[in-house]
Amino acid sequence: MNNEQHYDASDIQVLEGLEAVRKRPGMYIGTTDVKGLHHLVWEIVDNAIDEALAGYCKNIEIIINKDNSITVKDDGRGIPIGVHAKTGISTVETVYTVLHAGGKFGGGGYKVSGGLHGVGASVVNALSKSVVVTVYKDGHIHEAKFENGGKITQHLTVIGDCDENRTGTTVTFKPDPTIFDTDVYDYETLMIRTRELAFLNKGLQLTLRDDRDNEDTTGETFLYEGGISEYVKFLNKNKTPIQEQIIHLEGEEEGIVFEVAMQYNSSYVDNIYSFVNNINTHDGGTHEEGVRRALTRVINNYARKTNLLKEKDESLTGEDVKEGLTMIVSCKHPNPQFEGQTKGRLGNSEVRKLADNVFSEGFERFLMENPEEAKIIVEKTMTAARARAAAKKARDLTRRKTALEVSSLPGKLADCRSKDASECEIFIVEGDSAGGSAKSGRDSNIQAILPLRGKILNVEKARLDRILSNNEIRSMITAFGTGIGEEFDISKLRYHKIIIMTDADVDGAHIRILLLTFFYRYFKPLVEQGYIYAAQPPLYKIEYGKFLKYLYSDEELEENLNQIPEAYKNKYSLQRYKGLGEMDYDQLWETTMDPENRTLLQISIDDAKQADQVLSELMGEEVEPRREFIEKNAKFVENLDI
Ligand code: 0RA
Repeated sequence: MNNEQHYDASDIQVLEGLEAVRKRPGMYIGTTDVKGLHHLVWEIVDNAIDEALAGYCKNIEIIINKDNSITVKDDGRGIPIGVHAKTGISTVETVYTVLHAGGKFGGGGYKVSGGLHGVGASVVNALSKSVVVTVYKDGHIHEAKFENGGKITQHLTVIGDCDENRTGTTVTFKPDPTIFDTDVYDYETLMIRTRELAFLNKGLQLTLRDDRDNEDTTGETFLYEGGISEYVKFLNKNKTPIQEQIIHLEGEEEGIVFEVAMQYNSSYVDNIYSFVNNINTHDGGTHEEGVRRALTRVINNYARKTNLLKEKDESLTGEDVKEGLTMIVSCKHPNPQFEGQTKGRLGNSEVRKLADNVFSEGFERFLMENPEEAKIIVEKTMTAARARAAAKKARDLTRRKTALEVSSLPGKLADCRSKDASECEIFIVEGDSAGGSAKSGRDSNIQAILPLRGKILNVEKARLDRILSNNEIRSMITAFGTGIGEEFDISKLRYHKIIIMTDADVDGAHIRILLLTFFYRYFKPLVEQGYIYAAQPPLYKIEYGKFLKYLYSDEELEENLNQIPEAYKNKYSLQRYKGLGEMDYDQLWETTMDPENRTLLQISIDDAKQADQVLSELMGEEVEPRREFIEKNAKFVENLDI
């Protein structure tokens, strides 16, 4: 094979394409923060998953290497090594250098993974310092290499022999540090998604291994023969299921595969997650609508027919039938249409009918064949209906109060003077002493302070009526101004930045998780539209001579300790802040609240969802593992807004 470098017209076009990706990476992978960094992994893994969905790949291994490069190995057929008809270069090189070539090169078997960005391997190459692709095929090991944003340094070459039966593709890439804000991969983030992919693709084995600290580990392996049923079982692990079985239904029509698994538990919250081509559709869409519609209809019909629901009784609503429901909806579609602002909604109308048919037929049969479980389910939904009526009463009561008393804002709220919500901020502060500092330090024109005193209720453990009787939660609701539940009205929001300000310790992280879960469950639009933030108080203050600096991470601390001039070694002061309360009001202002200086973390819906899942995983755990888990999962670090 020719290993020489010579460029022709098509090479130049290719480089221009990759250059465009480097100029505007956001257009291709969303962001260049830690999220974008992780996105690269999924682009490569998606290709391997496609090969698995085509029926040729059983194992995928993801390795975080010592230098924070990533290796993805699969045992599929191997990327074709022949010359590509359109480009005249090898298919391997085509896939890695031509934008959007990914989906077209194969022929046969549709590509179902990817989607939201689904931009392909060439984008990863464009944003990498180096990429090595190895293909095992026909008894040979073929290799191609790229550097500095996709420039070929070694054309596809046979570098050795392998067992004739061995096939597969191995890709190692190192993200370009000049493009990304950070080059450090987070194991937990990769693990959660790897596990999710294993649940969503039954029978496919995924392994994740971290070689950074220790190269001798075998990693974690995820393989679920039961697929989404096992996902439901996992989500209900720390809950009390009220039915023995997990209902798993599946159907296919014209290449569209639809699948749903569900089980009720005794809690008051629902965990309904839907996916299209392995991508979480946050805002639902036709697949979810079809199931929800069918669920409500089938339960009502069954309850009437069996006389559990009497003639005089009102019908059960969609809200009632989802209480305590854990459900995974997964659709594999050759041509999905994603809609909405964040493209988190499936739009294909034909899926609604397929979902409705598959679910109603299967679920109806289940209820008929399992009358005991059916009765338990119907009774649970009827209790939910009664609680809903009680909650409405409680809500009416708070509403009347607001209408009557003009100054019904909570007493402990130190409000801001401005009435222009777009410039107003509210800090939700942990504890009275920090609340005091925050009140003294703030810009009272645009910054309001709401100190939280008592415990924040775990909203997973209570229905809306009880939640509304919690003082801390009531204060927040009235301060926000939007109302809650059916009467939620985002146009009444009084602050366009809701900022959680908690201590940088485990208790602070716990409170943050509780708050995020509350927002995720009851103020989802506030999260989705980017109104929720977390403040970033400093962890340390270092001082010597005229030098003074606040430090926000342990990495920053290490860096700054290394930079202390000889003359000051021994003679510097280092203060560690355990809580916000340890800071003077002017320090708090300067480091954490001043819009000119501070760093805020904007909370994404994924962060909130993760908080919710963490909390639910922790239910029923002992205190010590709970603390550890919270500590590990406390960093919901997202888009930086400085
Ligand atoms: C198209 C056709 C063939 C294999 C693949 C794509 C393929 C692509 C990737 C990307 C990562 N891993 C992959 N594994 C397979 C079949 C080629 C043949 O039969 O010769």
